[in-house]
Amino acid sequence: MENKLRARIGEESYQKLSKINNPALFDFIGKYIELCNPATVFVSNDSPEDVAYIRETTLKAGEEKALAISGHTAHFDAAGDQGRDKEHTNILVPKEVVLGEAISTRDRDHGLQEIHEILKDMMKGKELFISFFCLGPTNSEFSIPCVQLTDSSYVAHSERLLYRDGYEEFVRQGASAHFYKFVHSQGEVDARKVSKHLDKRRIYIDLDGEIVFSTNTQYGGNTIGLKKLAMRLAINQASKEGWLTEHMLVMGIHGPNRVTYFTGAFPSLCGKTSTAMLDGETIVGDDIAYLRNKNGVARAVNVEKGMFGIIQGINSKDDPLQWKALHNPGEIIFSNVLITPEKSAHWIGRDGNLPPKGENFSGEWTPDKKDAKGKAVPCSHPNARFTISLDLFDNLDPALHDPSGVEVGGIVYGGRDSDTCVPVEESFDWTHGIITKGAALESETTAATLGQEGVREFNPMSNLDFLSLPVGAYIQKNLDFGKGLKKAPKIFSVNYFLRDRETGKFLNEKNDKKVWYKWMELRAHHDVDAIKTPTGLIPKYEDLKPLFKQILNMDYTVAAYKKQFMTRVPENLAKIDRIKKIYETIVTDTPKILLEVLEEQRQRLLKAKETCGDYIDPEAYEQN
Ligand code: OXD
Ligand code: MN
Repeated sequence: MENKLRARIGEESYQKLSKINNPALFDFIGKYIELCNPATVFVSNDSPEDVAYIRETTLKAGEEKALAISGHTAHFDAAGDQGRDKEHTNILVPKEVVLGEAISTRDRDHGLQEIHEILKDMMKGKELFISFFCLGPTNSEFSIPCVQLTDSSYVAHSERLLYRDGYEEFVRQGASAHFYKFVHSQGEVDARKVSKHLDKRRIYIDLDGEIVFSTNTQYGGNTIGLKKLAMRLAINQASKEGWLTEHMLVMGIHGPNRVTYFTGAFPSLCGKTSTAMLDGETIVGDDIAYLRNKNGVARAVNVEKGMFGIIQGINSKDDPLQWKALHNPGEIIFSNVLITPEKSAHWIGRDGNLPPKGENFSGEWTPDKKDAKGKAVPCSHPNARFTISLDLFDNLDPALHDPSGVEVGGIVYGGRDSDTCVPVEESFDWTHGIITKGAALESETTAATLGQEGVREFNPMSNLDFLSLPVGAYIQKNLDFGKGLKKAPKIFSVNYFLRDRETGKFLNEKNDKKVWYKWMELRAHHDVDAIKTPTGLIPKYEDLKPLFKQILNMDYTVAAYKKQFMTRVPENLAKIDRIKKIYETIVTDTPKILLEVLEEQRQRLLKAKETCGDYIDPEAYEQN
């Protein structure tokens, strides 16, 4: 096997591989080289020359185009390949395993057979890139080494910006390494270098083999193995080992002479990155966190070291940190933005005038361009992205690479909810928080996934798309995690999308969230009181008013407070009905406690309604 591999990949690449003493790795690489049949193989050992080779190849191969600012490049995905393909992303499970209706699965034998047929000779005439990475900080209890095989230099390049180097981790761990494996092929590409056969787009996650396959797609959410694909493997592993893999940001909130770390779960395109990038605070991560119980304390790491961020709406006023990094020299891949004639990137919601022409995901573009259905083609795709290493940001938290992670002081859940939840609220305790804030999370769909936007969907912990165990079992794991802690972090909900009942206008400005996080930080240390409502603990007006003044220089009015923090009883009751129905029908392994806690909340709401009516002013609770 080894000699065959040596002949196949060439001496230089073989020398790099041979420093790793891991027969399982050799078997895996040998098998997929044989099957995919690339013309050449490039193994990266993370050296500056290897990293530069991949970067240069993206330009030569036409997968990326150089922009005017040094280090900036742009990449396009095919029309129809600009979001996560939920329909063709399946967990492969043996016949006897049932994950439930909410999780998209496929029979393992059939899935493996199909994907191996698709992969056969798929890299013929192409170069295969083999790279090593580490999920989580290296040399840590959190580390998971990974190997990625891909014929896309764009995917290899993106991962280089997003993940920590892993070659040395493989060398260090040798035969004992427990590692994840990824095989990706973009398949045949057209003249614009985008995947041609989207009908054969498949993303299959083999939990037993700890391999993820991805074919005929380029969009990062479908191809960057270490992102949402590895997440399914890690959720499965974590559930067996008693830790958590969550769709969460990690950030330091700077309180009075202290920093308190928060994690926060939000569905895609619901403000997770803009929260992690709040001006005045520090970022550890914006997307995926591992949480472990270390001596009774919840500690979290960012699985990544970069950001695959949504660019729509980023402007100099609301997002000064991103704005600065996106306009400075440094390695950034823009995807599905508009390339202007001056070779700069433009996107929906950016400052400045709309350029008169350029190139975007639809080809040559002018502002009057219409699609086949007569709909205006926007300058950039709503899910256009930028890929960047976090060290290009001024607000990077020094704990990013700490092998023991950060202590979690608070956990936040938030969705796109126009009519039910107040802007910020603390749960009564861990169980109440996991159930009513996490497990009951609903959100309106966005452009981050293919399909209709704006439909209210159930999304427990914002993690439904990535679950690889039954929903009820996953919720139970979350409940258990808190029980094992000496001091469980407080759990909060936020809602950035609440609208006025009469006018339909948003009740909050984009930056109001700065205040909510400062308030939560104070609550984490019991520095301010709160008002008890049927759904949780809300801020007092007199605590928010000075925070609005200090942080945003705004005069926060009683009228605004009352509108934002009013309990909407009918909407809350309707939400409980919807959620209960899901946990009684679609989810079949619901923990008993979940329905009990929802019922208690329903009773509290009904009782409050008797005395205070349908729409309850926060003052009513203070008087009681
Ligand atoms: C992401 C997503 O890209 O969740 O982070 O879609
Ligand atoms: Mn995400």
